Amino acid sequence: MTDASASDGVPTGIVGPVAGTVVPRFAGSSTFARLPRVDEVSDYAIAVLGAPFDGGTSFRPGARFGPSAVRQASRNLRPAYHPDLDVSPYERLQVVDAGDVPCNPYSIDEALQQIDQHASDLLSDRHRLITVGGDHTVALPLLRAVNRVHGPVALVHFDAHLDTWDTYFGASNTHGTVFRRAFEEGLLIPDHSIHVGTRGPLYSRQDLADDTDFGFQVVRAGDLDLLGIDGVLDRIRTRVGDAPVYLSIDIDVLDPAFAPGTGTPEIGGFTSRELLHLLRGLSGELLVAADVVEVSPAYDHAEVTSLAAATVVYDITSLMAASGRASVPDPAGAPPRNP
Ligand SMILES: [Mn+2]
Repeated sequence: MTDASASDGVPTGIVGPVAGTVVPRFAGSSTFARLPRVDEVSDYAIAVLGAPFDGGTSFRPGARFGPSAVRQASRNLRPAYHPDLDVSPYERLQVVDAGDVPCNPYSIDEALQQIDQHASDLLSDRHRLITVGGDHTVALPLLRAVNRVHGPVALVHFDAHLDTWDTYFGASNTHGTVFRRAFEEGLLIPDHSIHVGTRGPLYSRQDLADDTDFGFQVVRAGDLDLLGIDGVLDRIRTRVGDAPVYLSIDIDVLDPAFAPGTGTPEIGGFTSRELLHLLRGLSGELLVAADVVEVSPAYDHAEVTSLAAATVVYDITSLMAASGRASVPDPAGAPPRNP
């Protein structure tokens, strides 16, 4: 389906999800939210990309099946209108599904290069990217690609874990070490990044000291009970300031009751409602790219985890579309395709 026409590279007609009157949403196109594929439109503002790589996991594997499970669960969405953000994201911005990165499952280094290259091909100062993992290792090449366009960014990181450890069994690129590597490579603006939702025991007290030395602030999961949603959002906004934001969401930030299908579950996490409240409170931040990672469908039940991840991806596209600080062209005058 190709009906977007181009003028100077700017879309004049936005192609939305395949209309439900043609095929019911449990069937038909298997793209995210049944959006057009990247090759079916002349230009786009946001690309949803799959990174089916789980060679960096330290406990349960299986996140390589995350992108396909999240796309399948996204059929359940009614994406036309987001009442909480008062936006019709797929009418306001051209959003596409860019397929999956062909990741080498036998080489972490090659897979990271492939993700970096693929993300670089899709990203620019007016093309944003939301990547569905895959394990959290994929965030490192994504941050490298984002840096080439935007320079260092503020990281807003929702996760049960810090992911700032050094090595596992001698491996420096794993799903638990990505943000130490990002700090070492200068990919983050000093003292503007924050972990939200961490919990559970650590290897050592030193883990927290190292994390602080790397310039991160921490809002632990239990802090939500003391600070409330608004208090946590104040912490995040104060930390980020006016910086461009890379949003990284490990689905294990949710309690295993809400996200059992993940690689390293920890009890005492957020409810899915709390996560959605926190995300929607980021409206107005300049989100230049995002990832949603660590959905491992083999450990899921009744698509609970993949539906949570699909909804989070939808909410991120809605945040980007609703933001008054968009750095991409705003074709708001384009006629709605699926009213
Ligand atoms: Mn993680």
